Amino acid sequence: MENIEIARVLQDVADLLEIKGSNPFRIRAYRNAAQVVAEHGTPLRKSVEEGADLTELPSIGKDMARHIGELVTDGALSLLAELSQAVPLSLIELTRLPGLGAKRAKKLWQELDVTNLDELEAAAEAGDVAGLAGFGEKTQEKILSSIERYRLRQGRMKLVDADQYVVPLVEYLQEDQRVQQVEVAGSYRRRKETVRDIDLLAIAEDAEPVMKHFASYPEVEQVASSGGTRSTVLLKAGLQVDLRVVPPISHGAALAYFTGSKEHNVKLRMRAIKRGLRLSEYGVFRGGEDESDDPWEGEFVAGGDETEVYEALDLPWIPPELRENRGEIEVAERGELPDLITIDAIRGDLQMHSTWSDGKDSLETMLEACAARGYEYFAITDHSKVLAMTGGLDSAKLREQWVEIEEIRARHDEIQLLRGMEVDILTEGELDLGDEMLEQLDIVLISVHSRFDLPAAQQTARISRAIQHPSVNILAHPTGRQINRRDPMQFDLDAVMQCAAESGVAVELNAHPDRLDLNDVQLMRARELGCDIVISTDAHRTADLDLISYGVEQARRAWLQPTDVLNTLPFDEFVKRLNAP
Ligand code: DGT
Ligand code: CA
Ligand code: ZN
Repeated sequence: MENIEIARVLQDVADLLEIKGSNPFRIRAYRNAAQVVAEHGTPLRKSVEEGADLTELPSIGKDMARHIGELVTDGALSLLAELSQAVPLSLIELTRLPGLGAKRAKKLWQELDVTNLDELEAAAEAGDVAGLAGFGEKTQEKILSSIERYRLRQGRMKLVDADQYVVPLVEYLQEDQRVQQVEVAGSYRRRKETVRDIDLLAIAEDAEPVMKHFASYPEVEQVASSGGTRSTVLLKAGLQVDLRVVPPISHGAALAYFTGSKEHNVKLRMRAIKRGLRLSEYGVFRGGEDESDDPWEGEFVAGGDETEVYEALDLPWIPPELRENRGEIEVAERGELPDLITIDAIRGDLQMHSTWSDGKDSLETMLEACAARGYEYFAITDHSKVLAMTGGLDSAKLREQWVEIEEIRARHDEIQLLRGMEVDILTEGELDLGDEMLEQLDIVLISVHSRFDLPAAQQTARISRAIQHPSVNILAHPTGRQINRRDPMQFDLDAVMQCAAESGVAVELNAHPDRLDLNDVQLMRARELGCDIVISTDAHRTADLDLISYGVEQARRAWLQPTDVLNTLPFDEFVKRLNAP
């Protein structure tokens, strides 16, 4: 069992306890433990196997350590089974709907006997939900549309979660001596923000033993289908994995085919036909019937290497992130593929938190971690006071932080520390910090953390007003969405980005894999509108600085080049550009 599954079970326990009305401290203990487990860098199952003492971890007491041990060894938690006698497990799903939570789920259950999504949908359609105290017509409508969206995205896993399963699985497959190479294709290779399943290729002469090895992977829950060169399994985590075994001569062709996207492939195939060629997952062939039963018919032109496959179609190799049929083939044909941004081009991270607000590491520790990554500069941007639960800073506290910043600057000349803040945008578009303080900051980020549900016109006006404040530099996580969890705010993003472009305010690509906000399509639009773009991690601990890779990958999907991203500039130029009107 991987850490995120353990964390999910602990979250489930917390949800059930909350619905049951247990002691808030007990509920909190499970939530805290779930967070620690989810963010723990190494698999806890290994620690358990090695007999490590889990109580040395923060928020993990004796009971919690016992639960984790039980989960790792038995794959289930007896406490959860016990709790489910009192509260139906299916209620947990309700608490995951945006705007519901445990309190409301409890009310729906107790007053309307609703225990799952289907029953909730029926009750809302019958108009019964609106009648409950504290719900009303509007909430009822919202519930119906949330259920619909929830169903639509069901079954798509966040890329960061998929990474947790894919990396060990690939390692396992590579242990087999008969496997020459393992490749991950599909949307995972294109680095899409969510994936429906994982498409693996194993390069090997003989498929059968590889299939057997695959099926005996300990994390496999069920082999859904198994043929000569292809099998599909379901992992215990609920992720579906397809494996195809491909001979070396078809390595490149199969990789291109299964990387997709489907739309990109269709274009490539048409291109092949125009050249009197046939493109398939086996290779590029000249002659032979297009609909032939024999995939090897005709003269073999290319297939072992992906670049050669593209060359056979008179194209340069196209980076997987671009293969969405958004004009990449046409641009490649003209030899004008963008010089996509890479992680090495990033010279500084512009959003992170420290122990001054809700970060887990001290300011100086964050500095050392940024310097160790080779950054030239970084910004400390703790929360402002309205976010009381994050320990947001008021002016007095911020002044205290500045004293510490001066001391730290005096001790470190290896990196430039920008004095910043992530200032909340209040309901009417005012900022949660006085002008006199704003003026003294090196960098001002603004973001919405409340009233996500304002009417669109009001939301647009609110954000635009905040952007026009003369001290503001960056609009952080502009849409507020959290993947699979919170929908983007309803507002006119185009108008807001236009306003940002005119006000010399950059828009952020928040690299956190739960957010990736702006997304690829929105970033393309931002560039079109002339917005400056920055990529930041929103790190809350040093380990989060690594999440920059997810941001860079999404930026690549948006065709961004280093010149499109402000924090690829050397420090002096960066500061000049940041402060340019
Ligand atoms: P996903 O799984 O929804 O996140 O997205 P993909 O792109 O991984 O889609 P998937 O798993 O259905 O298929 C993997 C790749 O295989 C896809 O990107 C292109 C290729 N492929 C699958 N079916 C077809 C097809 O009918 N025609 C063509 N040309 N390619 C296909
Ligand atoms: Ca796929
Ligand atoms: Zn934040």
